[in-house]
Amino acid sequence: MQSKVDVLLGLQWGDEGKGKIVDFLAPKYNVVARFQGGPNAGHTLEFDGIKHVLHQIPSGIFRNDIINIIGNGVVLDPVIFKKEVEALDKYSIDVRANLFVSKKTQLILPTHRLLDAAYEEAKGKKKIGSTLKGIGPTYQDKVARQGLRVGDILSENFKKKYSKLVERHLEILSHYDTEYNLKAVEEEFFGAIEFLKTFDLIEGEYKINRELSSGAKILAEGAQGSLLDIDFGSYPYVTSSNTTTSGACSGLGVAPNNIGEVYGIFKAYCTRVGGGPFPTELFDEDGERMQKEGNEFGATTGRPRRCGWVDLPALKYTIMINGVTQLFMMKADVLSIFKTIKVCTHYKLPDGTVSDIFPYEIVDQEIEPLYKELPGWNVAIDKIDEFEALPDELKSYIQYLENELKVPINIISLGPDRTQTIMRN
Ligand code: 2SA
Ligand code: MG
Repeated sequence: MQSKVDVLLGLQWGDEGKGKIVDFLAPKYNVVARFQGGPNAGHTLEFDGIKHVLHQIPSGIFRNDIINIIGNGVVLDPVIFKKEVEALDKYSIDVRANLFVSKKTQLILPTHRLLDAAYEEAKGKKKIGSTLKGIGPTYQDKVARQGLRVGDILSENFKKKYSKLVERHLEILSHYDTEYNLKAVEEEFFGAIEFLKTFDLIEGEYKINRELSSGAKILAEGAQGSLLDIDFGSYPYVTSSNTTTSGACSGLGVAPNNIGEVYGIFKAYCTRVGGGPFPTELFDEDGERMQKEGNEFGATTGRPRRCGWVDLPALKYTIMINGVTQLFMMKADVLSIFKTIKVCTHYKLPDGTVSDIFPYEIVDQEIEPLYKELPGWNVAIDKIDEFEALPDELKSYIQYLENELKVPINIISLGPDRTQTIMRN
């Protein structure tokens, strides 16, 4: 019986709470697969009073009966990978038995990180706000058809291939004012390569399609958010991969007609970390309160996240691009501190045009968000465990969003723990 791949992804600028939801939904799935991004991601899971942050390993790893796959669309840093696996060794998880890495996954080299830093530095005031994990330069080499892939580490020629690419990188770096000591990091890198060799390195696309044919339920776990998509995000303030549904097809080897549900995750408000446009960003006390209440700091870099109200034109856009079939609303509890909730319904452009289209010139022009105000609930909701018991104002907020977005909101999250999750059907 042929099964489908369900896709779970963020509809904003990342940090929507994807890690928590993958972990929550995982018992329904046999396989969890990452299809893009790399150690720039920080997927936070909390259960039994412990907080875990995963960067490259899929969030199904905490369940012993789930197969986890790192797909070809990912860029993998072997050094960070080794540290992640070692951190998991504390818990009785058989990581090696449950984790597979596609041989077509691209490798992040130490020099990719150096290039990332050099390029960012050279941007002056126009910094992307990269996580400096080497993501952009690694995807650049992939597209330039000169990248190293995980499968290459099994070849006798690996060191030769490595040196050839590093030589090119050093040539580029010589044009920048960069200081580095490659020797020390290279030793660590090659140690991590040996470690990676002890894992099952596979033909990921065959594995996924075989699992599909045998009826396995597969969840594709997105990283970052749709507004950071290389094609559809707020370019050039984006990451270097397709974070949207099509990325799950190319990043795993899944045909489009084998995609099933598309779960779109969004925060009941909105955040962004790094540079770039953010029309509903708050610069006032409300923004500060949101940041504090929502503990909005980067899970990978610790950077404070910019905060603002929910943005309907942006959500309508990413729902369209992704073909979202179900919405999950996160961190509704954070909005409990407000007496009034605002929702951006339209943008006003400098020429006076009012529209709910996400504009091409999002980077180059001042966009004024137009808001609708809704009454807040202003009471604690983090211990509520059924939809009916939610305050009426929150139910109205949900209904309003559903009417506007035309997709049902099926999960409402009221806190970081697995248990603080309300399913509507
Ligand atoms: P990069 O490193 O080249 O992918 O950066 C390019 C832009 O993409 C943004 N980006 C992210 N935004 C939100 N969350 C991300 N993951 C971490 C987290 C980030 C952190 O979960 O908190 O810890 O700071 C993530 N990864 C990349 C980035 O800010 C740039 O704007
Ligand atoms: Mg995150």
